[in-house]
This record gives sequence, C-alpha cells and structure tokens, in this order.
Amino acid sequence: MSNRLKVTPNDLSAFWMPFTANRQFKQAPRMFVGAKDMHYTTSDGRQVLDGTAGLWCVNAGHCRPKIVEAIQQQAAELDYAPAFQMGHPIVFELANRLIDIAPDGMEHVFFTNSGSESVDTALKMAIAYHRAKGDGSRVRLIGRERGYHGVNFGGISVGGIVSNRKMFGSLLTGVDHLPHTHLPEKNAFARGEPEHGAELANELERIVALHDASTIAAVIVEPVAGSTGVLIPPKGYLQKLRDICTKHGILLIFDEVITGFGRLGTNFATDYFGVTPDIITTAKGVTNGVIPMGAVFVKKEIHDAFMNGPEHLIEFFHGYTYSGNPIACAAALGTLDTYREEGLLTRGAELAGYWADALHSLKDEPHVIDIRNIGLVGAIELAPLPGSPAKRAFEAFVKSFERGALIRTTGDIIALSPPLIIARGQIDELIDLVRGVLRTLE
Ligand code: PXG
Ligand code: PLP
Repeated sequence: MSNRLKVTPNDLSAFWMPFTANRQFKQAPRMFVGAKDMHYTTSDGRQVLDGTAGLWCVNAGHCRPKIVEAIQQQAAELDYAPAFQMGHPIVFELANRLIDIAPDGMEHVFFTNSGSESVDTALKMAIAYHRAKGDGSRVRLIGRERGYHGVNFGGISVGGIVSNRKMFGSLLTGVDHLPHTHLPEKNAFARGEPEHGAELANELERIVALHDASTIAAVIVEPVAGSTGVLIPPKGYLQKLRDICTKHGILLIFDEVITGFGRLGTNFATDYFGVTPDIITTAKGVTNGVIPMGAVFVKKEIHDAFMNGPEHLIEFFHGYTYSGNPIACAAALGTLDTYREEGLLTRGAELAGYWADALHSLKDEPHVIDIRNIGLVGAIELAPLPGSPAKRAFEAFVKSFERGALIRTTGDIIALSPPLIIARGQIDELIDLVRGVLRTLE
C-alpha cells in the first residue's frame, strides 16, 4: 500500500516552520489564504491590514497586476534556463534596469535567491577580490552586534544575534564585531537619525589596530538594522565607517535587504545617507517578495579585478542553480515597472513626516519606552514584562492580528514597515489599532 496517506491532509505536523514557535502555533494557527493591495485575508475570512509588508518585502502591496501577469507569461514562455554558461535575455535586461536605479558607482549585479545568499555572496566576493589583487592576507570579516545578515554560515558569523549563533558551533573564523549603535539612554524618542553615537564608528579603528588592516577584507553593516528592532544610525556614523574603511583599504558592504527599494523614501539607504559602500546586498523588495530573488551590486573596480586570466576560464567560482531564474526576473521586472509607474521608491519620503507623527503619538501609551522612525519604518519599544522578556510584545502581535493588523515583533520591540502604497488613513488605522492593543496589555 505504498500510496496510503501517512498523514491526514490538513495535519500541521509535517511542516517544520521557520523561526516559529511550532508547538504553540499548531495549537492555535494563524493562516492567511489571500491578499490584495494593503490587506491579507485570513482563513476565517477576516481582512488584516499589512503593517509589515509581509516580512519587509511586499513594498508594492499584494497581488499587483503587473507582477502577476509578468510571472504568468514568463512561466508559459521560458520556465527555466541553466544559470551557468547559458543566458536568457531578461536576466540581462533586469541587470541593466537594476543598475539604472542603483546608487552611482554600482555597475554590476550578481543574482542570488535570498538575502542570506546575497550576504554570503558578498563576503566571498570581498575575500576573493583582495586575493585577485594579490592581497590574499585580507581574509577577516567585521560585522556588528545586533546585525542580521541572514541565516547561512557567513551571515550568522558576521551577524550579531546571539540566539541565531549559539546553537551552530564555531562558525567562520577570523570574524570580529563592531558595537551596536542602540543608545536608548541618550537617544530615546529621537525622530529620524539620533544625535548621539557617531563616535562608535571609531571602534573600527580599535579593531583595525588589533588585527592590522592588512588582514581585514570587509566590514558589513545594515545601514539601518531592521531585524533587531529598527536601530537607526547616529548622525555621521556611516560616513565615519566609510572613511575608516577607505583609509585602510577595507571594503564596506551595506546590507540593504530591508532598506533597499524605497523603504527609506529613496531607492536605497545608500542614497538616503549619501554614503556609498563598495558592495550592496539586496533581496526582498527586488521582486516585491513574490518570487525568491536576491541581487548583489558591486563597483566596477571589484568586478574588473576578477576579469583577468585566460578568457575561457570561469572568473568567480560561485553561483546558484536559480541565479537569475527567468520567472524571478520577470517578477522583478514587473515589480520595477510598478515601482516606477506609481513612484513608490520615493513615496516613503512623502509619507515620512505623517508616519513619524503617527508613530510618535504613541509616546505616552502604556509600556512604551522608545519610539524610532525613518522613512516608512518604525519601532515601538516596550518595557519587558518582569521575568518574561518578549512576552508583552508577542501578546501585542497576537492581539493585533485578532483585531485586524499584522505587526512584527522582536524581543519587546514592535516593528512596522507597511507596503509603500499605504494611504494616510491606513496609517491612522494601523497606529490606532496598535494604540488600542497597548492599552490592553498586562
Ligand atoms: N540581511 C538583512 C539585513 C535582512 O534583513 C537577510 C539579510 C536575510 O534575507 P533572507 O531572504 O535570507 O531571509 C535579512 C532578512 C524580521 C525579519 O522580522 C527580517 C528578515 C527576514 C525575516 C524576518 O525582522 N530579514
Ligand atoms: N546540493 C547538491 C547535491 C547539488 O547538486 C546542488 C546544486 O547542483 C546544491 C546542493 C546547490 O543547490 P543550489 O544551486 O540550488 O544552491
């Protein structure tokens, strides 16, 4: 009886869910069955306002026609083409379209399937670049405390989230970390970039002095740390990091998996802050989250360092089966069209003031100890329930879902990052719903 079902069709146990309290979830599942524009539809038929753009990725809103059509057409025309030693036209078209909107100086794109893969790709590029230039002793990588760079071994090594690291052995060697820039005692309730903390970039000089610049390949940071609760760089901090990297011949990588594609009201955070790294990692918003895809942007100098040796030989021994997958490319082109037609990459700048006012109106609500905002991102930090860290915010998450809004929590921080199509009235709705929830929390 080989075809006998081993599980009942709706059994939830087979699927081991990522980053989820599996046992708790399966006792009281929260399911989405549909989505359109700013809303999800739940399995019990309710509309839920998307306060987080899915997982920070659905920047153009849900089930947008251009993207749906592009995927449908591509699936019927060319479903897959080998990524290695073969090409197909739209991956080249997409690369050009991306370079058009990428920060000045970024001239080449390498495709991946996720932010985690973009990060590991960028780290490998950095080390291999130095080696290609005859500087093979530059192998160390510098990340930052509270940094999130995905879940692959490279990313968790440079990342700074203890629970994402501690279960997984000794990770990459030769990695050091900058201190994080979260200084609530000085910067609480700052609007936009906080005043204090630029000097924390000088810690890079200390790290360089310890290891010697000649051993360091790259520094990787998120311009705004998203996952660990929207930590906004102090004024001047990123420029200082840039200056120290330049001084010592160290590559600077900005991980723009969240901040890319309009989240701050500019194409990229690089544009927002006016500080240009050597490599930019992206994912999420490149396809509106609809099909997995990531893209790594590099300066000409980095790309060109690999383009030597006999021309029939592979220059960079790296790539994925699905690098530049045609359907993902089609989704990305449909996404870029939608962003362009609706001006979405800069819409966050128009809404930023309204968004900031709405968020900061929660200042005097129960348990709120800090509020942070930049572009169309916000965080509301709550005092933890004594003895039960993260419980209060998780309760806010569940109650918000029940009342009709999707929010995201990390520890005791509520993070909000709605699709860039959000209307002002929906901002009010989201913030008022959160206000109501805060007033019910233990
Ligand atoms: N870098 C950064 C800066 C990210 O934010 C990744 C890399 C990894 O991307 P992938 O596509 O491999 O997941 C991310 C992803 C959250 C949350 O709620 C954040 C992410 C993913 C899922 C949840 O904070 N960031
Ligand atoms: N594992 C095996 C056995 C493979 O053959 C491959 C790719 O050919 C991979 C892993 C890597 O898969 P991907 O290219 O999708 O990252």
